[in-house]
Amino acid sequence: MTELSAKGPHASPSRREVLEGVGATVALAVPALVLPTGAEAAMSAPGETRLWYRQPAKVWTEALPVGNGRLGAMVFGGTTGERLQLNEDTLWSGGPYDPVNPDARATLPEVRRLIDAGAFAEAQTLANARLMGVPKTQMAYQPVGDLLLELPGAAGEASAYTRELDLDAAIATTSFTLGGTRFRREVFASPGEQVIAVHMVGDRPFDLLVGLTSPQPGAGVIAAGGMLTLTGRNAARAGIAGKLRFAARVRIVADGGRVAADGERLRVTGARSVTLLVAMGTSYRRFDDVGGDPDAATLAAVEGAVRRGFARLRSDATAAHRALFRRVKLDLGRTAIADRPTDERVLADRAAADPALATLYFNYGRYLLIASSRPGSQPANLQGIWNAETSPPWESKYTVNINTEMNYWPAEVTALPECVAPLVQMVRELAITGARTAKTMYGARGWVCHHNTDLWRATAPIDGAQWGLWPTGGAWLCTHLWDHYDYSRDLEFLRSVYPLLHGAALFFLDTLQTDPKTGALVTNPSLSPENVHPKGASICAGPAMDMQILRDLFDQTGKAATLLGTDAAFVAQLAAARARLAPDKIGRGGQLQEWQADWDADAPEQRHRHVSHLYGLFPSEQIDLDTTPALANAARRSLEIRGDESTGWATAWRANLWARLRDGEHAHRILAYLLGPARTYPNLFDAHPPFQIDGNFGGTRAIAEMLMQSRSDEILLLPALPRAWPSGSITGLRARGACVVDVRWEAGTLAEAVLRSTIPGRRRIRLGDRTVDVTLVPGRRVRLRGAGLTQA
Ligand code: FUC
Repeated sequence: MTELSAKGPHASPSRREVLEGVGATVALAVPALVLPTGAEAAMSAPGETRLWYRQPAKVWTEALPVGNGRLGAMVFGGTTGERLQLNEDTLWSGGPYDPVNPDARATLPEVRRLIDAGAFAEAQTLANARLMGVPKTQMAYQPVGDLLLELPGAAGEASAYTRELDLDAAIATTSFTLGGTRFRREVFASPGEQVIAVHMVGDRPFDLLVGLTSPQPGAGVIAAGGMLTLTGRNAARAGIAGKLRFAARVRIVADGGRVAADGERLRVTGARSVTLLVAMGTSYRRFDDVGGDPDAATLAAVEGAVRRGFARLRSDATAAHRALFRRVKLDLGRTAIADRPTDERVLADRAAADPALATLYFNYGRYLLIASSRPGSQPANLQGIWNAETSPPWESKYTVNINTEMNYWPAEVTALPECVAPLVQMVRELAITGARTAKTMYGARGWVCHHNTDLWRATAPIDGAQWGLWPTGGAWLCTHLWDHYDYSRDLEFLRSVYPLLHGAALFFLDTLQTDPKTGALVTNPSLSPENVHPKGASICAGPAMDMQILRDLFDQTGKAATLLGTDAAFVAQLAAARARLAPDKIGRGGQLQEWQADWDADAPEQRHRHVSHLYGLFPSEQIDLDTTPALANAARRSLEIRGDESTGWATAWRANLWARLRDGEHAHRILAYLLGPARTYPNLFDAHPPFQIDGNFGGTRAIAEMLMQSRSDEILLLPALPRAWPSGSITGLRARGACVVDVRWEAGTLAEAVLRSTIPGRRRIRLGDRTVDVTLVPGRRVRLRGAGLTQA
């Protein structure tokens, strides 16, 4: 900063210096002419790493998200007025609660008997009356409120307007000219100092009114001492009292102006630039502890941020983001349309002619995961971390019968394993609350989580039996623990999560039932999420998905125990139970059966969004073109019947499944639909509809899955490359076994692949029908060239 000032106000600093210069917390003489015009701003990052627009956001799904895992803001990019919609990831309704129905355990045998007798509708009615959680619904993720900025006295139309989100710098920028003054406003989330930072600079002194509002009950704002302080309580929901206190603070640092209270707002007069530091917090400490002090925590955060200074906050935040974001670089080629504003590219609905839109979507998915899930934060919920509504769709919580898992599908393979930490922590907590549910509801050891959970780690079945009576959510989450190990092969991590795997498996050893017709072991009661079978109910015994998830859970738990040299007798029990699980079956239509009986063709919703029974093909590796070709073909038949176009996440799942079937054209066709206006909002958020972030993450994984897949120690290069991406490259993808994979292709075939690993080992590399075995040695690269996979 001093360097820039030393050059004097008339020097012509580089663009980089200007960006850093505007961040100084001392008064700076920034020459008017060097502030970028709209057109120049539009050149700041290419169409693959930048969302940009020619007009402010009118609605929430046009606003741009920033986040540091815990704090989030949606930036509208207004001119005379600006809105930042604010979130903090522990502000939810309610307080600690245990929803297990006291009648459940006594009712369970009768529900099981009715299912075995084929009286599914009666079983479901009884389950609804006496098995389901109390209350029937879980708690909801909440908005903190809005930061509102106003340029008093500014009138007329803004000109030379642009707003953008630079995915590489993790900064949202709005630039415009209003009343003869050129303004530039930057917003980002600091992971280090735990604030949202807003910096506004004008090329002439300006006034600014700053307000803070909240829809939460009893929220009040005080404006004093250069700071706005908002405090309040969270709301009750479904009879569960609100037990959280929360606070938000906005600290103002004005360069060359005055700051004074103006009612509930702060008025800045005659400033050259204004920095706003926004801290938010609640009294949440853990699912069973609400004794935190948000007043002290938010005060410490804004003061820490002031001490750090805007320029350092900004460069720290970008550096912390880049340390993760820059690990992977994708190039799918570009066409002229990539220079158009982002909303126009989505509306054009021409993903096939805009390969760079898939690159942007992929980069955005990685950006969103970094912004919504970092060590110490809550896991990314249905909306990541961004939610403006007090009654959001599906409570904006954790739906673990697909959506939460999908959020983490890109994490390992696109080199963001740190972002999985909050999910691992959530599983640690579910193992505590879920042990209570296992015991009181089922009389079982271990732990269980049904189809949803929330901030309070509720694990009982909820909503209605037709959706909620599904005991396999915790088991599915456990596969993410195994994957986190398998991508890194870090035995210490495995040791730390082994008790969770053990407890999840133990629950099923205690609760699996013998199917009277076949003698196989099955879950009962359960359902195939959330599909109704032709016997007038969802609930049933042993849906295919459960059997597949349990094969993975038992295998992974057994492998973990063996690797850790522990629990030999338990491993034997798991192997014996696994051998008795009902197998996958192929039905009369050639499809993979969703249920134990061949009901698929008669099910009322042939194109149901969930494709639960295809879990075995993706994300699992149980069903595979090479090792189980008959089941893989049956899975393909099921996919054809289900159709390509569905809700956002369900569309993304289908793209991954077709990539696993190595059909690049089909996967790309589905991806094109996902990236079009039916399933993507102007801000590139996924549309279920409404907004749900899982589709972003599922789509990101699908793109990776088309370019590289790995299973055990085998790596498939370009397994589903579509014609729309004839030449391109990706660097930094991760394969199982701590292997980093770079791939470059030309004219639809491999040009070169480079592999490296931090652990030694043999890997089988596959390109089409060709395979070669290579030996990886830490510190050495293995290069494979051309369609022949020639080792260089
Ligand atoms: C599951 C899905 C819905 C929705 C909800 C959040 O219930 O079946 O489509 O995504 O989760």
